[in-house]
Order: sequence, then C-alpha cells, then structure tokens
Amino acid sequence: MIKNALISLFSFGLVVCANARTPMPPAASVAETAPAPIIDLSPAPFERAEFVRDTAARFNLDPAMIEATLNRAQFRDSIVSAMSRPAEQVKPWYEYRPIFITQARIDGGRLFLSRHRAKLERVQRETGVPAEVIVSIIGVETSYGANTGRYPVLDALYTLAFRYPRSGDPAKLEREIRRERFFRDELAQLFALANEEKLDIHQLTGSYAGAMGMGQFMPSSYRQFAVDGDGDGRRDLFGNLDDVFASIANYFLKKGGWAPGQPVVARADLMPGYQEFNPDDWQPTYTMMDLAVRGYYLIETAPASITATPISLEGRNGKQYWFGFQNYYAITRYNNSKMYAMAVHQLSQAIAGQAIPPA
Ligand SMILES: [Ca+2]
Repeated sequence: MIKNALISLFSFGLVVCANARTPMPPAASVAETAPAPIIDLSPAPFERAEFVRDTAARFNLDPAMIEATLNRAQFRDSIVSAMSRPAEQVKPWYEYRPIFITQARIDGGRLFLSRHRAKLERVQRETGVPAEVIVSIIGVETSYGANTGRYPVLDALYTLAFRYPRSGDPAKLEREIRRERFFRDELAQLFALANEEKLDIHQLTGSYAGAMGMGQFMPSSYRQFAVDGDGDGRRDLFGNLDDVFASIANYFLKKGGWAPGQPVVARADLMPGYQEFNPDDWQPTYTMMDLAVRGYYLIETAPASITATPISLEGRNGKQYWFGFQNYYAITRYNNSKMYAMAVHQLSQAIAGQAIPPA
C-alpha cells in the first residue's frame, strides 16, 4: 500500500469517487502547509523497458507476458482529459451534500440493503462494520454497482503511468510526477493482481483512474485488503457480493481501524470568542479536554474517554461543528475528504431509517 504521506497529496486514497470529484483544498491552505520534499523536478521519461524489467522481477512474472500485454494497451486522450479537468471549486457542505444524498440514492440503498440483508448482516456480525455503512460506500462510489466504470483498467493505468498530464505550471510539476509514479506502481500491481486472482487483464473495466468493482478498489488495495467472503478460493470484487461486502468491511477494519460499536461523529459547538481549530488531517487524537480548552463542547453525548478531531462544515444556516471519532477517520481512509466522510456517514444513517440533520 502506498504511504499515507503520498495519499494525502492525491485527491483520493483507496478509490476515486465515480460521482463527484473530491474538492481540492483552497490555494491558501496549500500554501500554508509545509512543502513536500522535492524528489525530482525533471519530467518523468518514458521508461517502459525499465517498468517491464522491474515489474517482472518484483512480482516474479514473465517479462514477455508484460511486454505483450502492454503492446495491446492504448493511451487514451479521454483519460488524460478526465484527469486534467480543473478541480471543481470547493463547494460548501450545503451544496456538496445534495450531490451525494438524494432521495433516489437513499431509496436505492434501502432496496439494496433489503435485497442483500443476509449477506450484509453476516459481514456485520463478523467484522463489526455496520451493513448500512458498507451499502452507503457502494451507493456513493458506484450507485449500488450500476456504475463501476467503463474504462479499460489497463489503458487507464498505462496512460496515467506513462503520460500523466502536465499542466505546465511549474508549481504543480512535482505533484504531477508523484502521481505518475503512483499510477506506475498501480499498473505494476495490476499485473500482480491479475496473476494472483487469475483475472483477464484485458477484460477489466473501471474508473478513468483504474479503480475497480462495486467498491472501486485500486489494484494495490485489492491485493492488500480484498478478502474471499464466500470461501470459493477467489477474491472477486466485480461480481461476487460476499467478496465485495467482506472486502469493504476488511478495508475499514485494517486500513481505517474501524472501532465496532463506537459512534462516527457527534454534533458539537464552539464557544463565542474562540478560534476554529482545523488540524491538517482527520486523526482523532484530541481528548474531550483538549477540545474543551479550545472552546469546543459536545451537544450530543459520546463516550467519556473517546478522542476526536474537530470538523467544521459550511451549513446553509451557518457553521456546523462536529467531533469526528475513529470511525469517521476510517471513512476518510476511503477518500481523504471531510465532506466525503460526513456524506457517507449521513447516507448510511438515512439508509438505516434514521433522521439526518439539515445540510
Ligand atoms: Ca470468493
């Protein structure tokens, strides 16, 4: 799995959301954070021969097979264009949430949950990850499996691995090189994955960034976190619901540290005269006392010994303050965005029949 430090540079971690791009941080906040270490400012050269040699050695694969497979891969302008689209302006929460949480998506989630209740409840019993959270992720990522992506995964990763788009902005070059290397690693992982799971690499489709299946797993996450839910000896995230549900739950457990039975968030407020506290990440490292000293207090109840991260959202009727706990952090490991995580949580509540607060 790629390092956390690397993930934070991307607009996605495990997955690329199929339905809404993760808003980029405003330029001001980017400028205020410490610059990442400089790795190489020259454009990455076309290094296909090296890639074939290294991937074959790394995963004990036949270099001729990799070469032959790459010979059938295509650079696609549509993938470059999709990746080059300027990041949408950061939407306030009250505009962001309606993109994710619609009545149709809530209804779709309830239907999906009722259809697959037995499988989902088994995974919930075994992992402690609630069925409605698994369903919510599948709803947000792929509209309950209806839109898992039509791009050939090989072409997507090949294009981004060797022709990751360059904006021409010198300030963005280092990040573009890092992303190209990320995709080159994912392409290598795709070869390993196809070998391990006996997948036909030419048949795989996914998002323009190479995320696959109902939960939109990148190849490295598929290899690391997918599990065989039905015990047939294969991990099939494309068509096997037992495998899909168990794998999403396993990702939450192993990558996100899901804490069974713990809350995700609780509503809070900030006393007048105190400054908002916005940490750089969503690690729930602050005790209730730490946050009280900064002027925050809980409106809802939470376990006394729990630790949290403060969250601020632009609500239609003004600022909303929340405490995000370990399980909120776990959702951000799926997509490193505070609004994504809150939307997934609230959609899961709505699917479970609970009332959700106004955006
Ligand atoms: Ca299986």
